[in-house]
Parts: sequence; structure tokens; C-alpha cells
Amino acid sequence: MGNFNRYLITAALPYANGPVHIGHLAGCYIPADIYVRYLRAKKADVKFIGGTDEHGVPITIKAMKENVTPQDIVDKYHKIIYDSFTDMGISFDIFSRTTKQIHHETAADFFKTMYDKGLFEEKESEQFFDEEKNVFLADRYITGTCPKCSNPNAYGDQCEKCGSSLSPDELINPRSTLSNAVPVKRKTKHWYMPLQNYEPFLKEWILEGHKEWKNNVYGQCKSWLDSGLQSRAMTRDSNWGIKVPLPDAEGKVLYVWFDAPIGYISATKELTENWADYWCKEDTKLVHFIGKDNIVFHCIIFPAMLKAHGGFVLPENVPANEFLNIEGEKVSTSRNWAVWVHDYVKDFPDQQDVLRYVLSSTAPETKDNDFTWKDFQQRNNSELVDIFSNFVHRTMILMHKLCGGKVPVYHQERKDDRDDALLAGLLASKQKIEDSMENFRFREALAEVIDVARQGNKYLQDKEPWILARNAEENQQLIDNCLHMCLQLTANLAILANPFLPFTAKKICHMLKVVDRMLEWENAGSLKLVSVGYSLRPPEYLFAKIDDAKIQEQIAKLHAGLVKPAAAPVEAPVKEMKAEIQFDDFAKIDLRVGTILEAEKVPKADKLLKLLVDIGTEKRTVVSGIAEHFTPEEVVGKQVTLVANLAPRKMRGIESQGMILMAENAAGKLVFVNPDAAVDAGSEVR
Ligand code: B3M
Ligand code: ZN
Repeated sequence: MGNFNRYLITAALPYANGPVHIGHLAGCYIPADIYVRYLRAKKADVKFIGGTDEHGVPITIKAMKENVTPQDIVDKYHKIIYDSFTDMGISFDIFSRTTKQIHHETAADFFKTMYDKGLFEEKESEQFFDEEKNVFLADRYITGTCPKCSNPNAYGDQCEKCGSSLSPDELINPRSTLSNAVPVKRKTKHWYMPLQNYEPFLKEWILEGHKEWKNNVYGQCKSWLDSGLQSRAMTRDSNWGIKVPLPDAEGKVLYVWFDAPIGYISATKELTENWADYWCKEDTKLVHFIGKDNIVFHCIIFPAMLKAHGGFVLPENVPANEFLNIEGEKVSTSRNWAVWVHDYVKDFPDQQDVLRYVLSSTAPETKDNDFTWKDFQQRNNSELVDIFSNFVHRTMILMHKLCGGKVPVYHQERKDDRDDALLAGLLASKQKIEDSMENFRFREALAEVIDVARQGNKYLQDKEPWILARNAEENQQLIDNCLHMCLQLTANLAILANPFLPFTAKKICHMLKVVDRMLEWENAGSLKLVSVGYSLRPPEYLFAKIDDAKIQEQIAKLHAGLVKPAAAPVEAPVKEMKAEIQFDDFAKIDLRVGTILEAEKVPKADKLLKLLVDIGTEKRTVVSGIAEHFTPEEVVGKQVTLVANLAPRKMRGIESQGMILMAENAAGKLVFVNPDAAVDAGSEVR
């Protein structure tokens, strides 16, 4: 593990302005947690630092839009984010917040030290200002007409229609997105860090000194450094953030990307009195886990700050991951194209390890990767269930059946080559897993863990203890040896899987009646983990198959939650009125209020739901074309207006006995037509 005596592992501090999704987990939190759990199992001295980033423009904007204070926003999301990570077993030693006092002090001191050393340039510039809201506007919050393609909704930094990057000055008819006011230019003073001064140091340190960094990380750093660095403002005009600790700095706060990484230091201070050991001693290995959009901040700007301030270690590695797409499309929080962690935890109780497994084995380590629910199901069913769980379960069942529920003796004199080969395979796998782990190749490491289970299955299949049992009297020693080996291998699997699947490792320990300390890494490769003669607990399934319905539900949920892009308001097409009818015509229609009792998707029909509707006197099956608008769960329990005397019609082989009424809004979204208070099912509508 190199010449390091302690480890300081950080995972990016997510903005507390929304919940976390599985892209966050795959990008940095699961890899960081795997690495930390591995180090802890190796009994390394390690601290795992996390928290929420609670300053910055996105938070103030969200607060303004929701008409609450920024503090309300960060309080709400800090809790949601914290709960999501805790539920998923992300084992931070501390999960702090950048709004804490200790962080404000630490960051302000950091700035002051740099200021006193004369490391900032003070510059005045003109910036856009919203006179109605009384705030300076970040480029993103100015819109106007694109000078290149005439898109009326281009942003001050970019036109999303033609893709050109813009500056707010170029926009035709610029407006503030906050108030729609025409922004004016105002003079403002800020403190800049001349990053170009740090170029020689950064080139030497990264381009020469860290050629081992991942290609995607090294490549991004190189291209930044090759194209030359510039001065960057480290302060902003705002009243939300850390006040600039200077006398003439009213209304100025630290730039969020100045304060946020210092959050790692503040959180360590909060965690332990010995924080300086971790931050200042050269034999600390500091590793930042982040997503690729944060590379420049962690590899260029923060190290330059650390260097400028002096006295701190620099990151030894920054193993950033690329992005995880969902079902072939980029995650978009504004369109709600995401799988939210809090939803997963609710929908898949006690199945955190399934998600941890899938996200680790498809992690976007070298390039963007795709998460699909089908693949999630497939990996669960064919890898976790068929290989991993199956081996452990068969071992436990056979031990109970053929060895009286106790760990059988190993009869040395009956040892054979197959047993030796199993041990040799285990030791080789352990070595490979270590190599992969230490090079941040967690996918590869995890594949090797599964391979150990695969070796176990093969061993059982070769030895066939169930066949030997036909002549148990003669073969008992062979049966004992086989199950003894399989039980020891099961214990080894728990150790090897523990960094990835901590909940499962615990379950195995429970079944085998061993203490959690068994999970220490040095125990891997031992064949003395479970003691002979011990009676073990009855087997439980570690993983269970996930069926198609459950997967369809998730896919439907993803699509149902999708927010259509806020298109320019469309005039609702005026539908022409149908020809006049007489009262008698209307009176022919029997309308009743019904209550939806059951709902399910009609197989192979994207639009249809099959409903069971209670209309008081009877229950009707109704096939309705609303599946693109509602999930089955959303409609169960709803009251609807039903045309009760419509002649039955067959749809996809199902007889539909009535039709439910829906209103359609201009955007094509369906809304139930239902009574405004609950009424008895069967009530007539007239
Ligand atoms: N909050 C950006 C993000 O959540 C930022 C990370 C800070 S890490 C110090 O992606
Ligand atoms: Zn354009």
C-alpha cells in the first residue's frame, strides 16, 4: 500500500438543492465507499469525509423560486441526502455541512492567509445586475435571443439550440430569469487568483508526477494546462455564503468553489482533534472521489489553493468517474429523468446491495455508461442469484442435510487435488482483487469476487456430495471434506464481497455464526474461518429473483415522472364543437361514479391499463388508454366517471365493459374527471 501511514478519503459534497440519484452513487459515492471499506478491512488508519455543499447560486435561485430562505432549502436537502447515503450503506466517518460555523471560520481563515500573503489580485469589472431583485446575475440567469440562430430562449453562457457558447453581452434583448427585468451593468470589485502563476507547479506535479492517474482525469488536466490558465475570481456578490473576511467587502462572499473543497478540511476538524495529522503530514494519502464535471476544481484549482496557502498535503489521486446515463439518455434533474435513491430504497426495501452491485459492476470508470432496468434485473438474476446466492445457499442446505447442521471435520488424509486447486484459486483471486482495488478498478475487482463464487459452484458440481450421499456410510468423509471446504469458501466470500456488498457480508456472518471481525482482509485465504463442530443457523436467501412486473413498474415510473420541456406556451388548439343533440340523446348515456380497485399494465401495449372498477352493484373490467400518463399504483383508489352502458368492446383480447372519462389539457396531459368529494361507488352522474 505504498509508503503511507494514513488515508484521507473524500467524496464530493453534493449541492443541497435536490436529492441524490443513482448517477451520484455510481459516479463517486459507491466507489469511495468500496475503497474505504477495503482500507478499513486492511486495518488502515482511514477517515472518510463527506457532507453537503450549501452555498452558491443554485441554492439561492431555488430558494427564490420556492419563496423560502436558502437556509430552508439546505436544511431540507441535507437531510434527504444524508438519509439516502445512510440507507445505501455509504459509511462516512462524518457527513457535515458547509453552513456550519467551523467551516465558515476555516474557509475565511484560508482566504485571509492567502490575502495576507498577497496572493490575490483585486479587480473591478462590470457585471449584469437585476435591479428588481437587487442581485448580480450569473451568466446562466440571463436569457435572450441567440445572435447566431435567433433562438429566443438562449442563456447567457450558451445557446442550447445551436450549441454555441455565448457571453451575456452577445444576447439580443437580454432579460433576467429571476424577474424578467432588463439587466443593467454595474461595477463591482472582486478578488482573483492568478492561476497562471501556478502553471509551472501544476505541470510538474500532475503531468510529470502523476502519470498514473486515470486517462480521463490526466487528459482533462493536460488540456486545461496546455491551453493556459487565467485569473479566476474567488469572490462573488451575494448575501448567501461565507463573508469575505476583509473590511471593504460588504455584500461579498467567497466563490462557492473556493469554499466547498475547504469543506473537506473543516469536516475533518469537526471529526477529530488530530485533523492536522491527516491534512499536513506527508505520509497521508489523500484521495478525492468525484464525478468528471468536478475534475478541474479538484485537480487544478484546489491544489493551487493548497499550494498557495502552504502546509497541506496534495491529493495523491483523483479517480473521477464519467457519467452514468439512464435507459440511453443523459440524466436530467430538471426533466426528472433520473432514478432517485430515496425512491429506490422505498421500492426495493432491504435490497441496497443489489443496487450497489449493479452500479459497481457497470460503473462508468473509463467512459460514460448506461443504466437500464433490464440490465439491473439481468445482473441480479443471473449473477447475484444464480452464482453468488446459489453457491452459499446450496452449501448451507447440503451442510444441514448431509452433515447434521454442523461444520464437518476436514479429514486431511482424504484431501485431493481438487481441494488444493480450490484454495489456489482463492488465493489467486484475492491477489487480483487487491491489485484491482489499489488501482481503483472496482469493476474488475468485483467481477473477480463473483468468480470466486463461480469457482465454488464448479467445485460442488465436480464433487457431487448429493451423489456421494447415496452411499453415505462409505462416503461420509468425502462429503465432510467437500462441505468443509465450501463453508470455508463461503466465509471467504463474505470477506471479499464486504467492501461491495456490506449488508450481504453481514448476513453471511450471521448464518455462519462468526463475528464481524472475521471480515478483516488478512483473513481472506484462510481455511480456518468457521470452526469444526459448530452448529450453524438455517440458510436464508441472500438474493432473490426480480420479476418482469417489478422492472416494468420502474420503467413506467421513470417515463411517467418525465417533465416535458417547458416549451413556449402553445395555444390550445380549439376543438370544434360537435353537432347539437337533444336531451333524449344525452339521457341515453348512463354515467356512474366508480372506484378503481385494481390496475395493471396490459402486456405489450404501452398505452393501456386494465382496471377493475367498482360501480356499486358490480365490478367492471375496463381497458383504458392512460398508461402513458399514470402508473397502476397512481390510479388505484381513485374515483372516476364511467360510461356504464357503452357496448362492451374487446381490446387486446380483454373485454372492456365501459369507458372512463378524462379531461385533456393543452399539453396533452390527462386528468381524471371525478367528484370533488368522495361519493358512493355507483352514484349516478347527471
Ligand atoms: N457541489 C458540485 C456537485 O455537486 C459540487 C461539488 C463540491 S465538492 C467540494 O457536483
Ligand atoms: Zn443559437
